[in-house]
Order: sequence, then structure tokens, then C-alpha cells
Amino acid sequence: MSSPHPVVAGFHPDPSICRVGEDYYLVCSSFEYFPGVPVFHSRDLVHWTQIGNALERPSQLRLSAGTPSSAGVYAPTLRHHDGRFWLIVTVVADGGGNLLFTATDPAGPWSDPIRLPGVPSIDPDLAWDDDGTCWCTVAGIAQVRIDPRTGETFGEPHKLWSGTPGAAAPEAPHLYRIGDHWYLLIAEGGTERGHGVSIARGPAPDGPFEPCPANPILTHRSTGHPVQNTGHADLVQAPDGSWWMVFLGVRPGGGTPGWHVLGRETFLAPVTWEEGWPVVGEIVSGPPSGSFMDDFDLAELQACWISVRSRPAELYTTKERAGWLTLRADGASLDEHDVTFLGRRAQHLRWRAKILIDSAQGRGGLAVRLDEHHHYEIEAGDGRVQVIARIGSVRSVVAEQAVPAGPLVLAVQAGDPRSPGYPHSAPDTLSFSIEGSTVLASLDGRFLSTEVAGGFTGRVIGMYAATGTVHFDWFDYEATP
Ligand code: 6LW
Repeated sequence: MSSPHPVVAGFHPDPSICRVGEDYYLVCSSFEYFPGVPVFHSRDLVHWTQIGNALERPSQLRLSAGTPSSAGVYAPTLRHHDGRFWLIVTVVADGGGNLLFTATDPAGPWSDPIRLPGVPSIDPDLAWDDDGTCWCTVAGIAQVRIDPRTGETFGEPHKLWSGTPGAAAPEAPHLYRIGDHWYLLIAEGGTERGHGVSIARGPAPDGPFEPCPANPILTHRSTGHPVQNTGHADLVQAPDGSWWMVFLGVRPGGGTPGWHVLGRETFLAPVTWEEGWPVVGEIVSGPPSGSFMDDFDLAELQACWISVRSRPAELYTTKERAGWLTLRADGASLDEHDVTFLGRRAQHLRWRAKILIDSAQGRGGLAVRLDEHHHYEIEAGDGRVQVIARIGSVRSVVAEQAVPAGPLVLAVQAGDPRSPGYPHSAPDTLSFSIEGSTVLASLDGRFLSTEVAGGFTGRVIGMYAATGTVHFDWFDYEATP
């Protein structure tokens, strides 16, 4: 089976969706990256455009250098109620916890956080009943009433449901009033190959809840489906009355056990109802996302650009040299938590990215990053270009070439693996080159996969400064056959 395409490709997990009139909005987790919580808009559920990031000011999101990768921003819920947008999210970091933000325009600005010290756990959800009571439901599955304007909780959290007996990790709850019932949708099985979605219903927002006899209503566990790990879902009703589910899934490649390199992506499926229970249809393939070019002519950075933990304006600017991005190193390398790095999510199984770099005043380059311990890069400066591989605790310069002074085009391509079809075959090969010259190094892509690196994210491709000040004229990314 050829793989259906996500509707939001690349590392965009834990989707939460809401509709206002003809407009749909969707948010995702962002972990150690800043700005946090990408916000998307669509009119048809299939074509999505990023309209901003909800957490874009340090007063909203402070991820210290001590925040581990794959900690940070987890599993938001987006809702529209009483004329405003409400976003609730867990920030796994010092000074974090469950935080609530509001906005009148989902493109921003979003408020500073309202703290919810009485809300335990992760994956908070918001639902309001007819008398205006706000119910916050979290992984576990537990619930507590809150005042979303102040963050006050009323009473102690109480357990609502443990999910299917024997299933791991009941999490990602979303509570909905649909017809005469309250429905409690959850993920279970863990966010790996056993992932799934189950549902229960009851007469009131606090239950009691009766599980659907057909649970899990969505799972690809133990199937040959090209999209695996399906779970962590949210439901939305279209203006025509039809129902839809967004959920995360991965596209593993290579031999066994399969390696997914793009992180957990957002997929879409139709939902019908039988005897008062939702039935999830086959994935609706999204449009292949297009190519992307930024020549840094704008004063502000586009919404898709993300940095690691923070983005101090003095280290990242397009105002210093007109039409160029200037990155200033701050003493940290890609092996550390606070590197000067500006990247975007890889969104295709096969792609190529290029930059035009001027490294006369420093060293820097083009990196493919999974985390501090898993990244490959091509770096220019001091009259040479190096390809560097960092895999676990091993760091190695795998290729080096002297180059003449002046700007250079550096490229990386994710192409087919060597020995495709073999049980041990990699998902892809990452090849690094100086444009117009031969490939300097071709590296096994599996080491930049979630199955090797661990964690919740996917590959991010970007520019960085290792020492001094480095200028980038443009960044160009495109899918390849
Ligand atoms: C998230 C949990 C999950 O909080 O993974 O897939 C965690 N589901 O619900 C991190 O994304």
C-alpha cells in the first residue's frame, strides 16, 4: 500500500482542532523548540496553513538550558468558547506545569499564561457544560473543575476512567457533548506501535463512563499499514454535519523494526456514527506539502522557523545585513542545549535542502537535528568544509575539504537507502555536498530516527552558528522523487 499523506506533515504531533464557522484551527506539541505550539488554519481540513505560534514571547514560554529535549511543550488542547480561543497545555520544565492561554485571534497575540497549580498530570483538556462549568480532564484519566479565567481549581481531581483493561498509558483525553451523551475520547497503548484511540460515553461530563464495545476505535497496531502509531486524536464537526478525526501517526521506513524520521505527523480520517458510537474511516490523504524558499528579505522570521529552547533577538536577525539571516554563536554547539540554530521541520520522506552561507566571520552550516546527541551537519569556516556526525556519545568529522574564500552553497539530500529491501536496510541516506562538487559524505539515516534517538520529536533542518557571526543569504527546501 502506498502511504497516505499527512494533512500536516513533519513533526506535528498531538493535534487538537476546533471550528468557528467555516474556519478550522489546529495546534500541535512543540517540545524543546521555540516559539512553541504552531497554529494552523484550514477551510477544508485537508489544506492547512501555519498562521503563527501561540507561545512566541519569553513571558509565555521559558525553556531553560536545563530543559531536556522532548521535554517542554506537550499536547495542547484548542477550544473556542464564549467568543474566545482557549489553549491549555503542559510545559514540562522548571516553572512550567499546566498553563492556559487565551486569544481573540488564533494567529495571536495569545495572552500570558494563567497557571493551573491544582491541575495534575499532562494532556489537559477543556470542556464547558451548559451552566458554564469548565471541566479540565487530564491523562490518567482524571478530572477537576476549574475557573479558566483565574486558574483556580474546585475540589480534588478524581479518576474518571482507566481506559481498556491491560492497555498502557491512558492519556490525551478530550471531552465532548454530542447529542444526549458526553463522550470521553482517549489515547492508549503508548505513543509507539501499540498506540490507539478509545472512547467512552456517559450522561454527564463527570461520568459515569461506559466504554465503547468496539474499542479501540482507531489503531494500526499489528497491521502492515504504512501509517503506524496512530493515536492521540481530536474530533470536529464540519458545517455540513459530517464528523472528522485528526490524530497523530508515523511513516516508518527501512527494514525491521522500521525507523520513522519525520516525527509524529497529523493525519485526518472521516467519522460516522453507529448506535451512538463513532466509527473511524480510512485516512484521507493530504496534499503533498510543497517546496519552501526563504531569502530572508522580511524583517520578521516566518512562522515555520524554530530554534532550540529560546531565540534571543541579538543572536538571530535579518536586520543586520539586508536580505541575509545573521546568526551569532553564543558559545554552544549543536551538542549542547542552547545552540544558535534556526530550522524547520522536514516534511517529506525524500527531500533536499540548500543554503548560501558566508562564513568569513565564523563557522556555521546546515544541520539535520533530532536532538543534541543525534545530528549530522555540513559546516564551513576557516577555509574548509567539514561533515560532522554526532550519534549518541560519538562525534566524528567524517569528511573534510579545503575551499576558496567566499560564499558557498551547502546541500543535504535525503535519498534512498543502500540495500533497500534488506531486513537491516536504513530508512534513507543523508548525503552532504558543496554545490558543484562531489558528495562529501553519505550517512545512514536511521541514526536520526526516533527509534534510535528516542523522544517525541522528528528531524528539523536548519542553519546554525558554531563560532563567531555567520550570514545566510537563503534557505531552499524541496521534496525530491
Ligand atoms: C503526549 C501524550 C502522547 O503528552 O505523547 O501520543 C506525549 N501521545 O499524550 C507527548 O507528545
